[in-house]
Amino acid sequence: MKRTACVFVATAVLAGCARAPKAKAPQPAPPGHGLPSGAAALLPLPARLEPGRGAEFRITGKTVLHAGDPALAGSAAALREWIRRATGIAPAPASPVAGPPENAIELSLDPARTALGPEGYDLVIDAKRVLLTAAAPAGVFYGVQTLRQLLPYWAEHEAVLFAEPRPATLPPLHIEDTPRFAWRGAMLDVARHFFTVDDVKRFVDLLALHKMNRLHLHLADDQGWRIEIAKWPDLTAKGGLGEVGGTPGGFYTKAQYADIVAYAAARFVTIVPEIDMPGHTNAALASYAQLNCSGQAPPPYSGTEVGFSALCVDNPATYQFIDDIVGEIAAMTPGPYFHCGGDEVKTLTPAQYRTFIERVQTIVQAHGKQMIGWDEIAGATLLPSSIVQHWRPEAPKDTLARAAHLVLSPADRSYLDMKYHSDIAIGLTWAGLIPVKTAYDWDPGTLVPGAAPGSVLGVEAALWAETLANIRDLEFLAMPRLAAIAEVGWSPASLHSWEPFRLRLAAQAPRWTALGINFYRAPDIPWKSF
Ligand code: NGO
Repeated sequence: MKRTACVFVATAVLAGCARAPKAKAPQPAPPGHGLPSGAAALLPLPARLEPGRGAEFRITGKTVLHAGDPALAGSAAALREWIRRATGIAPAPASPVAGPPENAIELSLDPARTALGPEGYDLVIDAKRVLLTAAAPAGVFYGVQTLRQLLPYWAEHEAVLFAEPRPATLPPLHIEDTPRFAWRGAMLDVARHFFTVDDVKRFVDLLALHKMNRLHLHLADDQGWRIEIAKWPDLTAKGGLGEVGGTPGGFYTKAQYADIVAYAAARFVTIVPEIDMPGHTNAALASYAQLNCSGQAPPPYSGTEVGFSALCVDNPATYQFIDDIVGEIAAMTPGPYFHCGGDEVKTLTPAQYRTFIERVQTIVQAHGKQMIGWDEIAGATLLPSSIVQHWRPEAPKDTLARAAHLVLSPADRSYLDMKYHSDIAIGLTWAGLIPVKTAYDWDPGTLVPGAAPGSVLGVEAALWAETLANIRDLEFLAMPRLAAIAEVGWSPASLHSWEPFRLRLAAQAPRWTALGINFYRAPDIPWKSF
C-alpha cells in the first residue's frame, strides 16, 4: 500500500499534497463536526485523519475478512459480528493470499511499523479494500473499535437482524492513530455498593468502545470487602455482607475475579486491584478483631463518613496480614500493578503514615508488583517504579511534581460521581458540579506544573459508589463523561476542542441507545436521534 505524505490533522492540512486546497490555510471544516461525512461519530478523535478521494467501500455478500495472524482472531471475530448485525452479512474468512483480494477487509500485524507503538494502528479504506495494520494486537483491536464507530449504529443492537442482507458502506479515508497517553483508565468502587461480574463486564465494554485500557477496581473500603482471600475467609464471609445503606453486599470469588480479568484482557484492559489501607478498612477490622489495636472488632459500617478507620500500624501481625492479601491478589492478577489506596488517613501521625506506606511498598515489590496509591503517598519515600494517583484538587503540586510516575484523576474534572447539575438526584458535590464540558476541558500535560517530561502516564476517571444503587445509576453518572475522559487520554492536545467534541458526542446517542446505555442527556449536547 502506498502511503501518502499528506496528512490532515482533523481539519487542518499539515503537509503539501495533491488533494490539498490551493491555499495553505486550514481546510474549512465540513459543517458541524470537522470530519468527513461518515466519520462524524469517531470518539476519541484519531490523531491523524485524511479523507479519501474515491468511492466508499461497500460491504456485500462477496466481502471477505482476513486476519493475518492468530493473535488477531478475537478482533476479527468481533468485527465480523458487528458487520453481521449492521448488514445481515457475515464476511467469509479469506484464505491467506499474496496480496489481499479485492472486496476484502484485511487485519494484519507489521512489527516493523514501530512508529505506531504498542497501541497505534493504520487504517486505509478505499473502494476496493479496508486495510488495518498495527505493530501489535492492541493496535488492531483499537482500529476495529474505529471501524465499529464507522458502521451504522444498529451494529450494536443484538435484536435487529435483517430479513434480507442490507449492504453498508465505509467512508474512504486514511487514519493513522496513536494514543497520547499509555494509561487511559477508569476506577469503579465496588466496595460502597457491590456490582456483579456482569455489571463489571458491561463497564469494561464501555471502556473498550472508547479505547480505554485500565480498570481499577476499588475492592475494599469501610463498607465492604469484595475479593475472596483464602487465608482470611472472614474478610468476605463477614466483611462482604453489607454495603452503603445496609443493603446486601457481595464479593467476587477467585474464579469470578479470574473471569473479570480474562474478559478485560480480551479487550486489552488491564485490571488494577486496590485494597485501600491503612484507612478505609472498617470491613477488615470488623471481620478480624486481631487487626484492631484495641483487640475489639468494630461493628460493620454502612454510612458514608471517611477517615475514621485504620489498621493497627504498629502491630507486626498487621504486616503478615498485608503480605497474605497482597500475595493472593498478586497471584491472581496478571497486570503489573497493586493499588494500596493510602487516602484520607486521619487517625495516624504523619510519621506513622509514611512508615506504613514504605513497608507496604516493600511488600508489594516482593510480590512482583508496582505500587500505585492515592496522592497522599507522595509524602513517603517512594521507589522509582511507584505511581502516584493525583485526586485532591488542593494536593501540593510541588510534591506531586517530584513523583516519578503520575496518573491524573483530579476530583474536580474526572470524578464521575460528582453531580452534573445540582438538580440531579444521585452523585456527590464535594469537588463541585462536573458538567460534561468541565470533564472534557482540561489538559493533563499542564495540570501538574514542573512534572518531569514523561512522568504523566495518563488519566483515570473515578466512579465512587456511595450514591449508586445499580448499573443504571452507574451508567448515568459515567456516560457521557467517561467518553470525555477517554478523549482527554487518547487524542492529541492540539486537537482538543470542545465544540467539535460536543458534536461528535451528540453523534453517539443512537449507538449508546442501541447498546441500552442509560446515559445522561446533558442539555448542552445536541443529541442526535435515529
Ligand atoms: C475521595 C475518597 C473516597 C470517596 C470519594 C468520593 C478518594 C481517593 N478518597 O476520593 O473515599 O468515595 O472521594 O468522591
